[in-house]
Amino acid sequence: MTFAELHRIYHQPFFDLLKQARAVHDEHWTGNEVQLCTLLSIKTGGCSEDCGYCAQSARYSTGLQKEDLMPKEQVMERALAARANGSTRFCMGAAWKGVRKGTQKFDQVLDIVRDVSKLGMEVCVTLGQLGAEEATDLKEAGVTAYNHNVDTSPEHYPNIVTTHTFDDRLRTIRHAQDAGMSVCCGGILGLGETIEDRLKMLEVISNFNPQPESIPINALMPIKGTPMGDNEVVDAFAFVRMIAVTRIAVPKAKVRLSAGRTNLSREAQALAYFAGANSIFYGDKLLTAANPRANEDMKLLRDLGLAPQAPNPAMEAPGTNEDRPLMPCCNEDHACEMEPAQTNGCC
Ligand code: SAM
Ligand code: DTB
Ligand code: SF4
Repeated sequence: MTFAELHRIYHQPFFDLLKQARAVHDEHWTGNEVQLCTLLSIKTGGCSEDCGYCAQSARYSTGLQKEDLMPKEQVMERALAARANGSTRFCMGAAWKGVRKGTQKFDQVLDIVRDVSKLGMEVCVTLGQLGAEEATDLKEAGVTAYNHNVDTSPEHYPNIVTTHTFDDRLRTIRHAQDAGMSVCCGGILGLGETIEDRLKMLEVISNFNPQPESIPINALMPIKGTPMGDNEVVDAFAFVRMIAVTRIAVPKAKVRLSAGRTNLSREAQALAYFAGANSIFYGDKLLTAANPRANEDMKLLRDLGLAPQAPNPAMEAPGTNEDRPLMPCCNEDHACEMEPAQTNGCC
């Protein structure tokens, strides 16, 4: 879509925009389903890059404890727990500028991916910059989607990051696509950008070929010690408008409510679901920052009549045939409205 089209769509009266987004959503998605994704930071902090919003940059004193690459056994424990809780996607993030073939750390990541990919969930990684060879290796190891956000408009990007460029981000995305991985690409609202910057970002993303498989929309979680630590929290209506325009611009992508949901009311999240959001990061922690509690998310989905996306058995890698719950446990002490067969037996 062009910037002019996005601009016209965005600036409609709020309810007209929501109606249009809902119509697009209903045309492309059935089942009132929301995908649950679990995030895990497999290498935390100490990053060489200077992204002005990030708790993990070594340039800022954010109080974050740096951690080495997590051993595979620990990652597997977390991946199994994620699957048992109903996640159909497991996303592993590393605070690196990028990865290079032939290094020990990259070999270790490939080894982790090979095992996680046997669990029947979508496997997403976000490791920073990739070349063509690294992308091919990740695809062969079993990665289904590579997350690499453009984060903001090309014009605003240099105000946020100086250690790599917007074009560097696009090159990595191209490599991931050429290797046959799906691309998960979105951005952050609240970096001091204008509405026009947000729409220019979406113009870039919606013109990817192929379009991204999923689009995470993050609202800045201001981190003390970073240059953006005192930024204002994003306005809920502006957030929902952005979800709606994203749904309209990329109808087939999963639109993922990502960082910043702890600052959004239940009602604002409900509007975001109505506007076309159909995926969330699920679990009490994002990479380093807080996320709504799992039982609160489950309650909200239930209150809205939404269901967690059922695991897709076709995703099962050959040879694995383990029983797993169809639906997550709601972890709540109450009369559950789910059918027993839809839970893992907790209710
Ligand atoms: N190092 C990799 C990279 O830069 O692509 C992967 C990790 S990075 C933490 C992944 C994404 O998380 C960023 O592109 C950004 O969109 C989001 N993010 C990071 N810190 C955030 C914050 N404080 N608030 C909201 N979103 C944030
Ligand atoms: C994305 O767009 N958001 C996720 C995921 N991709 C890797 C990360 C959010 C990070 C929020 C800040 C933190 O936890 O440090
Ligand atoms: Fe490093 Fe990614 Fe954080 Fe930038 S966003 S500082 S590249 S971990």
